Amino acid sequence: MPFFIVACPNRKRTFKTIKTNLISKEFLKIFISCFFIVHHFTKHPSMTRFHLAFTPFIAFLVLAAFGCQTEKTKETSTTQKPNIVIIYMDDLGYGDVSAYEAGTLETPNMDFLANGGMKFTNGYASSATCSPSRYALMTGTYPWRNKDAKILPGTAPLLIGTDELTIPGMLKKQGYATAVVGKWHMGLGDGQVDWNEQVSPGPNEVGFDYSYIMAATQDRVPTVYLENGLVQGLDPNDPIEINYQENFEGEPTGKDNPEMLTMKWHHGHNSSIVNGIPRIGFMKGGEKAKWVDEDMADHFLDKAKAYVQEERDEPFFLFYAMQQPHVPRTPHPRFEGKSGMGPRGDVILEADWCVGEFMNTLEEEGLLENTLVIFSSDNGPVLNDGYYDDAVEKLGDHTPWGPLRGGKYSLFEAGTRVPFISYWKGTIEPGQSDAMISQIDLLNSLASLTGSGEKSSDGQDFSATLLGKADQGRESLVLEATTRTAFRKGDWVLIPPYSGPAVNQQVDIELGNDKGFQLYDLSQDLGQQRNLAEENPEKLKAMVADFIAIRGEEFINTEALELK
Ligand SMILES: [Ca+2]
Repeated sequence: MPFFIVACPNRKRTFKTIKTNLISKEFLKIFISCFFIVHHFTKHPSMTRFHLAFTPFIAFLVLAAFGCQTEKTKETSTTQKPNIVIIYMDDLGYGDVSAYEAGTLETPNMDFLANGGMKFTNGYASSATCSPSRYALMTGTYPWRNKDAKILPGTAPLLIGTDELTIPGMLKKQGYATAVVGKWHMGLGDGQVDWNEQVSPGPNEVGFDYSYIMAATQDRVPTVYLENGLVQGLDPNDPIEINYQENFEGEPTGKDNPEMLTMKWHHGHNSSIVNGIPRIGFMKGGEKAKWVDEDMADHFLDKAKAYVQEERDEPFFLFYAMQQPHVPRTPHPRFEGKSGMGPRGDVILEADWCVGEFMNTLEEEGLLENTLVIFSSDNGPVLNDGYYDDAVEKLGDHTPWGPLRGGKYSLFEAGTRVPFISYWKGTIEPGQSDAMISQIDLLNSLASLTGSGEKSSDGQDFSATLLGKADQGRESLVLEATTRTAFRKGDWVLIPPYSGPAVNQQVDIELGNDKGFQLYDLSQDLGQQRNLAEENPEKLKAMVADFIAIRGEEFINTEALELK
C-alpha cells in the first residue's frame, strides 16, 4: 500500500480512493481482469517463472495506475463543481476596501482578492440594510417582494420560506455540502421561539447542512451562538428569556444603569446590558452561553476554517458572514488602536486579517485553485450607528463611501453599491469589470456554474461575467432602502419622491428623500450632485415607466425609518 501512496500525486486523496476501491466490487472485477490479461501475455513456457512470480504483482501495478486514473477523473469532476465561498461583510462601504479607494485604511487581504480576481465597480447589494439584502442574496429575489424583509428584531420568524429556492438548497441538490458561519439576521423559528429548545425552522431548514450563527446582529439579543439550532454552552438551570417589548423585572438596562456600561449608547441600544454593552432588546438568563464580543471574529474564523478542513474532499458551499464593521465594534485586543481610526477602523483591519487567514486555510488544504470566492457586503457604510465609538471623531481622511453619496439606509449609491469581488486562482484572470451586477444574480449565476437548471425570476445568470469571461451586466436594477425603492437603468438613476427627512440626523446620512423626482446620470455625475429630472423630462418619463413596469405602482407604499 505505501508504494501506491507514493506513486500517485495528491497522497491523501489517493489513499482514500484506493481504500474505497479495496472494498468495492469494482476493484475485484478490475483486479481479476488485470490478472487474466497479464496471465495471457506471460503464459509462454519461457515466461513461466516470471509468470508465476509476477502476474499478481503486475496486475496490481496496472490497478494502481487505474487507481490514479480514477483519482484524476474524480478530481476533474470536482474541478467542474468548484467549492463556493461567499465572504459577506456587514456594513462595509465601497471605499472601505483600499483596492477600491486607496486612502488611509489599508486592507491588504481584501485587496489580494480584488487585485487577484475580478473587481466589480458596479456591484450592488439588493438593499441598504441587513436583513433585506441577506434575504435577496439567499433567494435571488428582490426584497421588496417579501413584505417581511425589513430590519428584523432578534425574535422575528424565519424570513425565508422553507419551500423557497435558495443558494444552499440549490447547491445541495447539486451534491454540495452547505454551511453558514456567522451573522444570520434572517429570522428564526415561527415567531414563538423557546431559546432553550432546538430553534427551528432556521438555516438548516432552508438548505444549510450545517449552521453556526448569531441569530440577529451583534447589537441585538440573544447574545449567544447557535449551532444547528441549539444555543451553545447553555446551562439548563439558567434558561434564556427574550423580549423585545418589555424588560424582565429587576434586570438592568443601558438606559437606567449607565454606571454598568463600558460602551455608551448614542441612540437606541439602551435595553439589556451584556458584557458592559447595552443592546437592542431584553434578555434574561443564559449567562454561560453569552458570547465574548472581542472573541467573535476569531470564533467565527475558527468555525469557518474547521468547516473547510472537514469538507475538503467534497464540493462545499460556505456562507461566511462576518459581523464587522457593524456595531458594536469590539476588536480583539490584537487590533485595538491599530487603525488610528477608533474601533470601526480596527474591526475592518481585524476582518481583513480574517479574510487572509481564511484564504491561507484554503491554500493549505490545496483548495485555492478549486474554489470560487465571492466577497461583498450587505449594505453601505455608517459611522455613528448607535454607540459613541469615535467612528466620526477619528475618521480623518478616510472615505468609507468612496466617491458615492449617502451610506447605509440611503437610496443614494453608497447605500447599495458595495465592494463586489470574484476570486478563483488560476481560473479568473485578474481584472476590473464595470458591468452592473447585483447579489440577487448570484443564485442564477452559481446555478449555471454548477449545472443546476434552477433559477429565480429576479436574478440573472452572470456566471461568465463573474469568471471574467464576459463583460455583460444588468440593463437595470431596482434598489431598496427601508421599503423605499429606486431604479438604475444604464448609467441613469431614478429616485421617486418620498416623504421623510432628507437626512437622518442620528446617523447623519442622506436618505435620498425628496418631494420631487430625482434623476442622475452616473456617467457624468457619480456623486449624484446634479438632479436632471426637470431639465430632462423625456428621460424622466421613460425611467418612471420602466421602473413601474418592474416595481408596480405600490412603490409609493413605504414606512418611515425607525432606528432602535
Ligand atoms: Ca448590514
